[in-house]
Amino acid sequence: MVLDGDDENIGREVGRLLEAGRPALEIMSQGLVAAMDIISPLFKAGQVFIPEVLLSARAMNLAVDTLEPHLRDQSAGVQPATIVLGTVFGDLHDIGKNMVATLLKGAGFKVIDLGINVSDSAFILAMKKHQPQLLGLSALLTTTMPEMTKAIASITEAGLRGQVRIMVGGAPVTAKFARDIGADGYSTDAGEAVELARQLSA
Ligand code: B1M
Repeated sequence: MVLDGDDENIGREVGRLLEAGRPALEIMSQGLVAAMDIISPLFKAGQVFIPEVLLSARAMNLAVDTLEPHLRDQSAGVQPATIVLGTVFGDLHDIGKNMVATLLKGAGFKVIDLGINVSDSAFILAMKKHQPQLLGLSALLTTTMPEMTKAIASITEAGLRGQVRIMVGGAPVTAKFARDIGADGYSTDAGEAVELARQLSA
C-alpha cells in the first residue's frame, strides 16, 4: 500500500495488523520502512517520479499516524523532556523525521514538531517559547546539510546554545559531520534517536 500510495486503505490495514497482534515496531520496520527501501533505488534510477514518491510518502505518514498511539511506553509519572524537531531550511523530506517524532512521542518525550523547511529564526522562536532540553535537526540532502551548521551558529549567536543539547540525523549525515558542526549527538535511525535523546536529556 505504501508502494501504491494507497492512502484510502492503509490506515485500516495497519489497524487490522495491530488487532491481529503484530507489534507496532515490526509493522513500522518490516512493512513501512521496507517499502521505502524499495522505492529509493527506483527513484534514484528514474523509474518512479516525484508525484508517485509523494503519494507513497502520504500513505506512509498516514500509517505512521495510525501506529503512533501503539508506540507509547509506560513512562507515566516521569516529567517528559521536550524536544523541538524539524527538517532544516530548504529541505522538504519529512518521512524519517516523522518516524523519529513518532518514536520519541511513544517513548514519552514531548515533541514540538516544526515540520519541514524550518528557518533558523523559526527554530530560535520555538526554543524561546518551549524551552526544550533537546533540539533535533533532520536533513536528507547533501545541499541542505550546511543548514544544520547555520542553525547551530544562529542558536549560538542568539545565546541559546548552552540551554539545549542538539541531535542531528538524516541519510547523508554522519557522526563525523555531527562532531564537526558542534552537535551533541547523531543517530542513524529513529530507534537510535530515542536512545540518544534519553542519553542527552538524562
Ligand atoms: Co528526495 N532525495 N528529493 N524526495 N528522496 C533523496 C534524499 C535522494 C537520496 C534520492 C536519490 O537521488 N538517490 C536525493 C538526495 C541526493 C543528495 O542529496 N545527495 C534526493 C533528491 C535529489 C531530491 C530532489 C532534489 C529531487 C528533485 O527535485 N530533483 C527533491 C528535493 C526537494 C527538497 O527537499 N527541497 C526531492 C524530493 C523528494 C520528494 C518530495 C519527492 C520525496 C519526499 C517526500 C517526503 O518526505 N514527504 C522524496 C523522497 C521520498 C526521497 C527518498 C526516495 C526517500 C527518503 C525517505 O523518506 N526515506 C530518498 C532516497 C533515499 O533516502 N535513499 C530521496 C525513508 C526514511 C524512513 O529514511 O529519511 O533516511 P530517512 O530517515 C531515517 C534516518 O535517516 C534517521 O531516522 C529515520 C528513520 O529511521 N533520521 C534521523 C532522519 N532524520 C533524523 C533526525 C534525527 C535522528 C535520526 O535526529 C534529529
